[in-house]
Amino acid sequence: MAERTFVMAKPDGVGRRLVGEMVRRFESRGLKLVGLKMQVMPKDLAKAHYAEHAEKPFFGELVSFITSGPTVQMVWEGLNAVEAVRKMNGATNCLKAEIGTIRGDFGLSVQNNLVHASDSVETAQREIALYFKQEELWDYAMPDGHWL
Ligand code: IDP
Ligand code: MG
Repeated sequence: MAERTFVMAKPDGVGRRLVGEMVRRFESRGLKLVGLKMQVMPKDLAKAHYAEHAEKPFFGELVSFITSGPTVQMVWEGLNAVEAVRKMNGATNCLKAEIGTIRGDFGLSVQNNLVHASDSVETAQREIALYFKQEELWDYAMPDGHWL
């Protein structure tokens, strides 16, 4: 099933110059970029994004971290895009993430884990709507689309 998923390079991902590496990996996998923007997240947006963690002890630090510098928002489309990207990002704790994943190859931290991705199709719809207007998402054909 073709799906859309929301992916974000966190402030450490941008600060460590890994945005290109992330984009290269998702493109090479066969996913299609359908939305892209950059911003320092306002606190309210950060709290809405991570609402499910509001009661966790690390919530305050997480909001400070995610608003501490520019982030890059992306929407990627493709077959089973949600699961594909979660696997490519790796486990939340970079130390536990498999080598070959973005977190496993480039991170050491639990909090500063470089990249976010939606954990389900429903979450993806909610997160895409938090960051993108309908007219900021692009519907277009790729010449290699029939191979994927
Ligand atoms: P996910 O990003 O792999 O979906 P979640 O459990 O949804 O992981 O947590 C959201 C984000 O909160 C993580 O990506 C990480 O940045 C941060 N985080 C999760 N657990 C901890 C923790 O125990 N300490 C500090 N930060 C955490
Ligand atoms: Mg999560």
